[in-house]
Amino acid sequence: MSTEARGQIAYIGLGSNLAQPVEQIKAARLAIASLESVEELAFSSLYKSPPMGPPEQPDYVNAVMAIATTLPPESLLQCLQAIENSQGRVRKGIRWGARTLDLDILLYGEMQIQLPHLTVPHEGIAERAFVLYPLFEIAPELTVPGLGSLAELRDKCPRDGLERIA
Ligand code: ROI
Repeated sequence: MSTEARGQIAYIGLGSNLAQPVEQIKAARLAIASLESVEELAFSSLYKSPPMGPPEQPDYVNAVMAIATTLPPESLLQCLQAIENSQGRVRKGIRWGARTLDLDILLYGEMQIQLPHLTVPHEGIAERAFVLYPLFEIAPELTVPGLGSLAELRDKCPRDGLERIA
């Protein structure tokens, strides 16, 4: 992408707990960075965490990516869903069940968005250690629109078994 038109900074949450999660996350990172109109700015460490939701599923691997993009939020969401689908995501089964790949728009510039299929900042961000800790690693000065300082949100959120992996 050209440097004249870098657009907005957005943060994407990546998660997987099926079919070699580390490989899923790495492949998704490449696919996102290869999107036209997207430039990777930063990528957190990988983290392992026990499932939030039904406990009878494997641990998750999570990470957060910062991008600059000229894609509007809904177009970005469509691109992310296409990547989820191309990596074998199946959209059925139980709520909060295991998944090969989950890509969430956590933040999009300073925007607050409430649409039936898209809420930004991502709903539940303040309760999710597997989002707050990797996000803090790459953007410690961030303010989350409507919720305040990321550092404070992270300090108030227990790690819930979250571990950084090599
Ligand atoms: N739990 C963890 N630890 N990590 C996730 O990425 C994750 N994603 C989800 C649900 C099912 C809510 N639980 C998760 O969508």
